[in-house]
Amino acid sequence: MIFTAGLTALAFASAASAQMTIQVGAESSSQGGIFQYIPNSISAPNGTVVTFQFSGAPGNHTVTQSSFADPCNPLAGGFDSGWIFLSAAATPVPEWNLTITDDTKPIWFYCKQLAPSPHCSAGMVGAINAPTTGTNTFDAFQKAAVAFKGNSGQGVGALVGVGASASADIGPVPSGATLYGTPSGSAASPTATSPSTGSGTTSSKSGTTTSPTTSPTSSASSLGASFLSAAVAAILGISFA
Ligand SMILES: *[C@@H]1O[C@H](CO)[C@@H](O)[C@H](O)[C@H]1NC(C)=O
Ligand SMILES: *[C@@H]1O[C@H](CO)[C@@H](O)[C@H](O)[C@H]1NC(C)=O
Ligand SMILES: *[C@@H]1O[C@H](CO)[C@@H](O)[C@H](O)[C@H]1NC(C)=O
Ligand SMILES: [Cu+2]
Repeated sequence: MIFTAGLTALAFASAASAQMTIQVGAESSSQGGIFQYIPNSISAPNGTVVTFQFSGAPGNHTVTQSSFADPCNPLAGGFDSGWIFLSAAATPVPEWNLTITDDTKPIWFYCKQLAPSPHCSAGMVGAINAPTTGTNTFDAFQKAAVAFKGNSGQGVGALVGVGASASADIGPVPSGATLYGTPSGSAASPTATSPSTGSGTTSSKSGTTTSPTTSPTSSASSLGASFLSAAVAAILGISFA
């Protein structure tokens, strides 16, 4: 009896602390290119911590909750990591931990970056607990994303989403990385919330450790064109203000 209870508790504890990893973005030389999550579809029970590792560099991506019906627009009440820009592979790798709170329904997400062209329509979408059969499979979701015309939605979600939630922004933010539009508002305050369409006015927080008062302007210039050739910047849609 006690033995059984102990085993049950142990099984529950190990299930609750399960951890899975999804890479956000990739190198241009990677199979499948820059605009992808790896893996892009996983199965994760309640309590699983899905660690999104922003290791695709250079890059500027998000993890933003959407829906099967509307793959490239934010879900009302959905989660959102905000953007993190990496000029080059960063150490330590910035991460965002999303805990699964309801494994009974699929969780769909996309990257809302628009530059140089919408990443969502390039197929940068992912799913957690998607059905493997029937009409609402991950493949069907990704096909709908690729067929989506126009700019994907730029609305800023929250840390807590539908069926999954995070408790902290992407972190750490090492030198060479910059956060934009993080949902908790711990980055520079999200006042004047015009849904940014990449005009470069988004508030930001950079990983520069030498200057705690870094303004968006100085961080933009510190990430200046010397870091990246114009050609690479154009490929990735990196805008230098
Ligand atoms: C996971 O959590 C949801 C929401 O509380 C609940 O409805 C569901 O039954 C849970 N799943 C399992 C396998 O217990
Ligand atoms: C994410 O979770 C891992 C494993 O529990 C932990 O080591 C890491 O510090 C967390 N990262 C963030 C940004 O919360
Ligand atoms: C990253 O993307 C955000 C949102 O589009 C944009 O405001 C920011 O300027 C970009 N950062 C860089 C360095 O391109
Ligand atoms: Cu992206």
